[in-house]
Amino acid sequence: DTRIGPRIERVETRLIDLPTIRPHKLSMATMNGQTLMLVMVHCSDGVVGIGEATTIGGLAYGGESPESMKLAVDRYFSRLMIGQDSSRVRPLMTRIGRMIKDNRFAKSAVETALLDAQGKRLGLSVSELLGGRLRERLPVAWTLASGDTGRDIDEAEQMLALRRHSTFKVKIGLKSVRDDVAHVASIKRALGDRGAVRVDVNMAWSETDARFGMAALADAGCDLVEQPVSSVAALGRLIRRFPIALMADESLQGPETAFDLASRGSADVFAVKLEQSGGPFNAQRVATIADAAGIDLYGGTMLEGAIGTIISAQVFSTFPNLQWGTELFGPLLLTEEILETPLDYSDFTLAVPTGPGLGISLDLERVAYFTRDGSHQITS
Ligand code: MUC
Ligand code: MG
Repeated sequence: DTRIGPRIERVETRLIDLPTIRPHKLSMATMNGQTLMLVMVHCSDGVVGIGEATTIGGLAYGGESPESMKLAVDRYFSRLMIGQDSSRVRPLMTRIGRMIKDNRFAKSAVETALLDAQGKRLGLSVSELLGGRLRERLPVAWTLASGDTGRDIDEAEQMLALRRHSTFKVKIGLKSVRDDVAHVASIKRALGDRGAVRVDVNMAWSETDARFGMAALADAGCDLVEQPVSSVAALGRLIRRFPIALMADESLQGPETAFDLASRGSADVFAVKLEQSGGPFNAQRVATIADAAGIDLYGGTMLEGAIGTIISAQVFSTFPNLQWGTELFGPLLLTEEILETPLDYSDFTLAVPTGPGLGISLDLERVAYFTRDGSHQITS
């Protein structure tokens, strides 16, 4: 290939530490803050593409941490990228995929930055670059995870009053199954038909816990349970035994696992996450597998900041089906704004930005302020 496009000159990374609005209690970790690993790809035509990856509770969710992702990009990704044509995203990601195994979250950040750069260059939003969006706004669920029933109900009431969220995902799995079911039932009773209630167990249950728990949650009016157990075989035995949808999250780690879950009939719904999938292209492949298998789709989050949230929104907007909406609320869990113009969350939805690339601009002074180990100057 003799075509010469804008070359990658420099790959910059940084860790941004931001506090959460309250402790976020999941079965495997309590988060008091979130760390964003930012990637900035500087190209020879002056375009800078931006990407982001996060994890949940350091290494509590998977094999990558913000620090390990930064190291992987600095030491291994960048040398495969520098000097390459930045406008040819699929060939470059294929090159990276051949030379770097696993590291799905870091790959997602890099692919995001390349798509942002190419979109900025062509004047197209990433969703248009990917072939066109089917929707301008995405429904957004909120997660109740304060650990306290009264506080969760107050928070849900506040979200309903603000018209920001009417679907609530309750994080459970830390307490006994009976206590958790009572907690969820109280929330559903308080909200009634005004709010949909779902749960995420984050794999904390045994299969016997799940048999009791899923029956009781269905009776309480909960409409979906996310990853109650870790085993795919157990998911396959639990599915369709109770009038409650079963969603795969942790088990879903890209196209191969999507195919495996689909062929074993182990999920009603896939929680597609860009980072878990290994990036935007792979998230689209996961959605295609779901559609082919008759599995419903949900747009998941790794509690990303604005960049990771918006690449997810751009990609989810291209899905033909998105039956269960999304949970792209990550930036709302953080106390600090890092964009020049905040995202538009209103009418229970998030607007998918229309500008070139991701369609968002970082507030570079604030990004510099929250960068770990300080003293960084952002010049572009
Ligand atoms: C997960 O397991 O789904 C998504 C929302 C939230 O509060 O935590 C995440 C991770
Ligand atoms: Mg989950």
